[in-house]
Amino acid sequence: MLHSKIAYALILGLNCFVAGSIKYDSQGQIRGAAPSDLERYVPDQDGMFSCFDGKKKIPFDRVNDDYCDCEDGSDEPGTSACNNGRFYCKNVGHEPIYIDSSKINDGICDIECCDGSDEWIGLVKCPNVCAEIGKKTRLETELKRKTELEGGLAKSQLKIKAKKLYEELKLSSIEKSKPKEALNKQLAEVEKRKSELEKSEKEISERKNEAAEKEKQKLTKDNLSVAISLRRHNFARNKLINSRLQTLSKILNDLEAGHNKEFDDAAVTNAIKAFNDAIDSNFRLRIAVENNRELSNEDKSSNEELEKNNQEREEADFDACKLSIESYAISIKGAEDDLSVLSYILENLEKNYNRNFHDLAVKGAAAEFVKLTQQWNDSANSDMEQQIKADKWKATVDDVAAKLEELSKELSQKGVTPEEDAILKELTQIKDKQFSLKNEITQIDNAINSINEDLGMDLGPDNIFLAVKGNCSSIELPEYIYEVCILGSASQKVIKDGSHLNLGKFDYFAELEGHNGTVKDYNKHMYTNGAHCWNGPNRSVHLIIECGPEFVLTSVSEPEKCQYQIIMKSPTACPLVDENASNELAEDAKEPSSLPIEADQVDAKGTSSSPIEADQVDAVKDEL
Ligand code: MAN
Repeated sequence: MLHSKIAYALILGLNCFVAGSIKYDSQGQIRGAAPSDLERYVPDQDGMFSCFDGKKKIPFDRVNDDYCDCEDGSDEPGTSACNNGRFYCKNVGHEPIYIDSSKINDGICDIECCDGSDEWIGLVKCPNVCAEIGKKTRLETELKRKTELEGGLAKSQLKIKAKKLYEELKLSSIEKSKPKEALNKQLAEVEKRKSELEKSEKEISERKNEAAEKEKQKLTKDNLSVAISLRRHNFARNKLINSRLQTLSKILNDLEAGHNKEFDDAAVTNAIKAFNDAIDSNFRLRIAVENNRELSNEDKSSNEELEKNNQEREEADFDACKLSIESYAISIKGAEDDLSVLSYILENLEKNYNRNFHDLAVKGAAAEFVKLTQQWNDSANSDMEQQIKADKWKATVDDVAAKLEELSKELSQKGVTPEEDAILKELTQIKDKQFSLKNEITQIDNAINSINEDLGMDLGPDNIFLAVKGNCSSIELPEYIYEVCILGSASQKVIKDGSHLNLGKFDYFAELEGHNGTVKDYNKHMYTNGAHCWNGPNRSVHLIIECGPEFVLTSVSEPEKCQYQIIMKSPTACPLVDENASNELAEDAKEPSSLPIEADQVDAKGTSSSPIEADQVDAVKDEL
């Protein structure tokens, strides 16, 4: 400031009232005054200057004398004397601008004052860069104008498309629901018929069951007594054979424990070995041997109780009785086989044991066996008679069982009359019909619901987003490929392994800043609830949409971990244009543009097809 005061003093002293002085600029105009104000910087007939606020008149020579006289600072447009003064930079070749008078001669080249006229005292040499800046600015303005024009036109098309789609959707929702009435009516009829048929089906099945039941009851009733006799026979026979088996195994057990090993009688050793081998290879025999122990009275009575219950249950029903007959028959067969094995062992022993050894255990065993064999032979005749009876009973029981089976087969196959068969077939068809009608109705409902969902959601001004809903754009960066679908979902593809990460689904439009949450910002789409980020939140995207003639993603950043900001150029963010816009564009196309390169020559990645001018355009695009 001291320097500038000295410099002012010098200029005042040497060049007062001369062009290029403090008062006047090099063109002889009042320094720092706007052209529109120049007429006010002329002395009146009394040689006075009127402050712009009209509050004061001062001698004209006090204009730009580096002393502030007017309250509004209007007497010092070219100096920094007034703290509220403004200096007018002409900026020829660019846009004129007022700067704060404090910036005059402050030794700094202010870029706003691109002609350098504010530094008129010469403390610094400020080159006039207005031509260059002006050109760049015009380029920017022109590019912006063209972008907005093209984008605006594209937006108009989208607006028309959205309107058409919206109407089509509304219509299609109505159209789609039209057949529903008829279908529902049809369904009601089908369901009515179905319930009638189901009633008939129930009657048929009851009749069938009744017939079958009657036949079955008759057969089983008439033959239950035979089955019971056979069951009792088998029960008794099983008990008998098992008790014989137990007796023989006890003899052999006692022999093993009681014989005199010193004698080393081969017949005895063989018998014991054969007995043990038989036990080892025959589980049932082992059980029979283990059961040799004397049962307590308590055990006996509980066994009896069990048998009584089984008998009662099994003898009440032909089928149960038959099952029991068969299971006893299996048990008898097994026990008889085992009995003949033990009999054979004892028979050999009895024949071959060395009678000179006088081993009481051996002798006892042989004698006991002989005695038992005798007893069993004695009862063989009556056993045989019983067996003949049992065989007859068995033939009857088998015959009845076969008849019952035949009967149920017959009933299930051809137990229905042709009329009944027709009813059952119709019922099958009607069930199919009901299924397909319900299916058809559900499909219509789903389609209508999805249309209504679209129609019901906020689709932006003029429902513009309906025209682009589901449109997807992607951008490839060194590590990832990002894809965003309008009102859909966003994803991140990891290039090195091809895996995909869900970055979220469209959730809502952000609020327009400064409106207390009352206005939506349709150029800020929020995608939320993407894949969870390790040690962080679920991934989410702020999609910022800027005006552009086409849908392209231009940049992606991750300002916070797993929270992405994606910039998209899209016509939806452009201002709407009027009908003259297309003429304007057509004119632009005719006249060689002042632009060195057309905006649409710049592709999505920001590279240009014209290498010469690319830098220039890139620089402009960067700033836009
Ligand atoms: C992945 C990507 C990145 C993210 C990390 C966080 O590598 O989704 O964008 O920053 O996970 O762990």
